[in-house]
Amino acid sequence: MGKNILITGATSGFGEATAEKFAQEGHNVIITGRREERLESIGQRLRDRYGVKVLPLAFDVQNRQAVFDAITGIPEEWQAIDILVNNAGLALGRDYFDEASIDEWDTMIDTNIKGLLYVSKAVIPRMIPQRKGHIINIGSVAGKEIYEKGNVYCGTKSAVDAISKSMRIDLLRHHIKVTAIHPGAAETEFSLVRFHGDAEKAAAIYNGLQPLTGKDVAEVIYYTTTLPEHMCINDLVLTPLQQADAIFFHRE
Ligand code: NDP
Ligand code: 8X3
Repeated sequence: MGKNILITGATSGFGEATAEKFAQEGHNVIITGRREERLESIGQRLRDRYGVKVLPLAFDVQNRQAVFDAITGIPEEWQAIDILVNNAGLALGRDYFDEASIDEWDTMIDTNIKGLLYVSKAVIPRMIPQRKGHIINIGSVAGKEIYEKGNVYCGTKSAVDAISKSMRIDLLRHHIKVTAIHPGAAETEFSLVRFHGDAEKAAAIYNGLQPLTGKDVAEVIYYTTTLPEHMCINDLVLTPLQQADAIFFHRE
């Protein structure tokens, strides 16, 4: 029988590809994001292609009340959530600390850190009674090394790294697995968002590089959920071959 998987940030990039992968494998998916129309059309596509149940839920992870309302309002048939993929997130700007926008810092902190906390707090009570569950947090190489002009984005992903470790320790007694996945450069809508819709600047990030795709990351996310019950991948860094860490690239 298919499991129930809740994926945040499923309107594009890693989240959309992850929803597709789980649906393809016969699992039911709860897909979330702010763009309602996209959620509806992705939902319809997954139902038509794979015959699984799909529940689109539109909310902003920054809005604590909206997160709890959406998750507590999930219909009875979905009560058990087996896997949560905390993926929603963004970078805004790439500027020196002294020149960066405080509003953009707030948005990154509210989305990447607080959003992940709210969604986790709302979902975990649905895992505890089952005595099992799996939470996958999407961090970044930007949380493993700090690069110039990465300041608060790097800070939020370092927080995801630390919070994942803390969740793993505190949820041990409930048999809930916590996996943190830290991707490197991947071509999604990420850079377009970061550079405020400037397609040229966004494309330049991938110059001379074969970046990861959403599908590449989705395959790895899915893999971490296929291990036997007694095994857990705790922490995983995934980069393109041409990227050693957050800083060193070999562009050709
Ligand atoms: P995309 O921009 O393609 O996708 C981001 C997703 O997050 C969208 O579905 C978006 O949905 C959702 N999202 C953003 N803000 C909110 C919000 N306030 N409330 C709800 N949903 C939100 O980027 P990626 O797929 O690349 O990014 C996914 C995650 O991976 C992010 O956490 C990112 O930091 C991380 N990451 C990305 C890397 C990359 O190079 N691409 C590398 C390492 C990590 P909507 O706009 O509809 O709300
Ligand atoms: C996204 C990867 O290197 O652009 O988290 O910060 S990077």
